[in-house]
Amino acid sequence: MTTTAQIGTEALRALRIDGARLLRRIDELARIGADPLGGVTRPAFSAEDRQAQQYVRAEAAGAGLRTEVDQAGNVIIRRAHDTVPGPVVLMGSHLDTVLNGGRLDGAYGVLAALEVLQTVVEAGVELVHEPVAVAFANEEGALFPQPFWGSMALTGQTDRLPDDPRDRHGDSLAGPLHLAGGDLAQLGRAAWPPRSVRSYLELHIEQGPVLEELNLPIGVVTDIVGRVVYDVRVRGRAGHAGTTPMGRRRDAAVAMSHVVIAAERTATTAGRCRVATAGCVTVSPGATNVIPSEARISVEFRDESAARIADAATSFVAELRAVAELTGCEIVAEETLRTVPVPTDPALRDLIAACAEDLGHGHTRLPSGAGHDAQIVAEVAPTGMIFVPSLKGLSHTPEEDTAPADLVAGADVLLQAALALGAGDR
Ligand code: HGY
Ligand code: MN
Ligand code: MN
Repeated sequence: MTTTAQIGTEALRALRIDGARLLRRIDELARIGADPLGGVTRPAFSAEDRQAQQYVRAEAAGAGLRTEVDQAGNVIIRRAHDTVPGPVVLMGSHLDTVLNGGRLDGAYGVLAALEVLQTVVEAGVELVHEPVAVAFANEEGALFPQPFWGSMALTGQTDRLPDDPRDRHGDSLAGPLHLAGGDLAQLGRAAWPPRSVRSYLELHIEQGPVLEELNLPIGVVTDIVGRVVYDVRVRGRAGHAGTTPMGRRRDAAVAMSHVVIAAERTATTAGRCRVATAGCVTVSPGATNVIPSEARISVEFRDESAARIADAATSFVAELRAVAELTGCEIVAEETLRTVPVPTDPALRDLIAACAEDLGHGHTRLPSGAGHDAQIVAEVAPTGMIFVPSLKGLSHTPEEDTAPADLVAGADVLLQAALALGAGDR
């Protein structure tokens, strides 16, 4: 095996990923969980998610790499032989998707990390800090509403996870996690010792319009928004739709509507935070001629400022009391997630920008309006994020797409940043 010193800086800087191989894998992976609406539905710990995990493990094994699944269901990919001891350069993202989502969110970052690792091994480069690739489990929380599950477990933040995680129907995670190779009872063992990670790099689609509008292929992420999520349950009273006078109703659907508008107004009229979304809404019993007795609404607020998130949350909860008063319904809001806004590492921002420059790719610095595993890993290691443009700024929809040349450009920037960090230059 040749060492970094033998290869020399020029040869390292001339190294590129195999773009065709990366694009092929993106297309192949997108077929797993392809849904009738044209998108990809691969919620964490579903059969489709397990198939995606198996696909990535098979591609890694075919490249002569070693893979394992930890107790949280994270897939970890390393060189075949024992790596250099000491902190590693970790690269990755997630394989799970939202319902009817796109083919690139998360998957691109995992496959690019695999591609970088394979390129480094094929070039015979020995580094001071080993590159390791990871597919974090359940970043989205689409089925089991515990987003960032895998990255929280790997970074030893299981105190932020529920002891008895269940999906929206109340079914335990234990079984599906076991099927995915994990072990709920041993979740704590997924945690890596402190200082195991020299740096973490995540390559991701921007999922917004900025890079496309600026016609730039590379984004250097400066910070990642924080988020607070509520599970709001409304209890009214069922009744006959024809015989119950309007003044004697406790209509859970009416209360739900007020809740959704209160959330939206928190961001718009009140301007307390950047965005507010009520993404998951159910009403029961769901019969035309029955006054709804129950409703359940997910509400989330996001902002670059933790103080504004807290202010939005406080005012929203106060609004719920007024809605309960107005509609006679009982309303309970449970906070299920709170992440703080996280800055990326300044030195890694400069490194990513320098790599993009060296590769001749235009770049700019920008915040992320989306949440990422990177904001969880940033609690324990210097973290950097690289964005590539999203066509029409769309994501979390079947139309999610990025130009192939930009996908390859992003992976080359990831390669060069990982090599520089791996060589101990930075
Ligand atoms: O919701 C998000 O920001 C991310 O896609 N999980
Ligand atoms: Mn997403
Ligand atoms: Mn993502």
